[in-house]
Amino acid sequence: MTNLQSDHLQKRIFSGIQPTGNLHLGNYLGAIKNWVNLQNDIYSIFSIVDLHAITVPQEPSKLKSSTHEVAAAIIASGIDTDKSILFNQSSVKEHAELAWIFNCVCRIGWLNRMTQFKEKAGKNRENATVGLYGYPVLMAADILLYKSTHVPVGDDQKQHIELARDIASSFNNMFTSDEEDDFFDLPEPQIIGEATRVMSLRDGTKKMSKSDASDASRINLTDTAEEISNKIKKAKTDPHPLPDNIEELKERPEAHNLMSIYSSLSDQTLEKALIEFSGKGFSYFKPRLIDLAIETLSPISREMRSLLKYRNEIDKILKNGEQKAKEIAEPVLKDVKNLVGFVN
Ligand code: AQP
Repeated sequence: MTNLQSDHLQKRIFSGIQPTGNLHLGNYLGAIKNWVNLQNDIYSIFSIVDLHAITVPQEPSKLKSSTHEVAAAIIASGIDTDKSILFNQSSVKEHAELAWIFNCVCRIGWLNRMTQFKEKAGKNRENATVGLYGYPVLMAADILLYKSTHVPVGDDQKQHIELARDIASSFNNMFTSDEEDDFFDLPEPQIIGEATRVMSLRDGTKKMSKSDASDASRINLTDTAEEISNKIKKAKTDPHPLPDNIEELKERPEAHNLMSIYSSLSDQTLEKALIEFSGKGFSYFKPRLIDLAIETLSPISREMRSLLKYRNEIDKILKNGEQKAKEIAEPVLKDVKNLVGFVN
């Protein structure tokens, strides 16, 4: 029995982030901030998922520097790499190998339901890469390679985790004889906080995203205080004062978005934040949001800049994470291959 099988019931977190450009407030509030809080209670594995990044074309030299920047952002936000594992996905080849096995478990019909593929491929579906289509299968491999039980992510990833559960369950049915021998636990999404889907500052119905052509649509973790202030000042709003109840707020996408960001940054519920601002206009609310955003993000971007002066040190941290990740991944993949019937 491997160590991992003996601690079958222990909780374990896996989550990843793509090195596809500047990280933004959505990545921070939807994912990284929660990772920082969870790492003290649950053994955590975090990955810079470069194999996912190349599902859309990337410029090679830019991919390298984005990988360093994302690692720096994660560490600067408070991930302790002595406590948690932080590594680069492509350095652990077992991710790709398990993804292939899962390709032979996952059904085309399941992938056809994935809304993120439909959004990202858009009208140009025939020209999208096979990798973009199979992205959720690789994500299932990322999670299950570490027998992870919990996956803290933003709301947009919920459907992919449901697919990972379907793949795990199907694998168990195909390769183990009864429920007690189930090889994989079904991973649970952890969608935490008041800002699980941060929206664009220019359009409250669109997700804040690294790939949005308008830089004004997002607050980057590298933005200066002045940039943060200008972006929030220019953020789209409506002419009404803030309401006193959530139902009304939800009907006003931009107001809902900015209030959700405020409540997440100030670690309070949306209800509580509304008490502070109900009846007030955006000219009262926005300066307070600006102060809070600068107060939270400036120390992170300062620390990021300082870490990025020593890229060799970041490489060492990633290499160390790679070793630790392999220690878990190798025996799991060996067991999977054995169950599938490979001679190895
Ligand atoms: N707007 C968001 N609100 C809340 N959470 C978000 N996340 C992303 N955008 C938001 C969460 O951040 C984690 C890492 O995301 P990712 O980098 O792997 O990819 P993504 O979801 O595709 O992010 P982007 O910014 O939209 O990237 P591009 O533009 O490159 O496609 C995940 O946990 C995600 O839920």
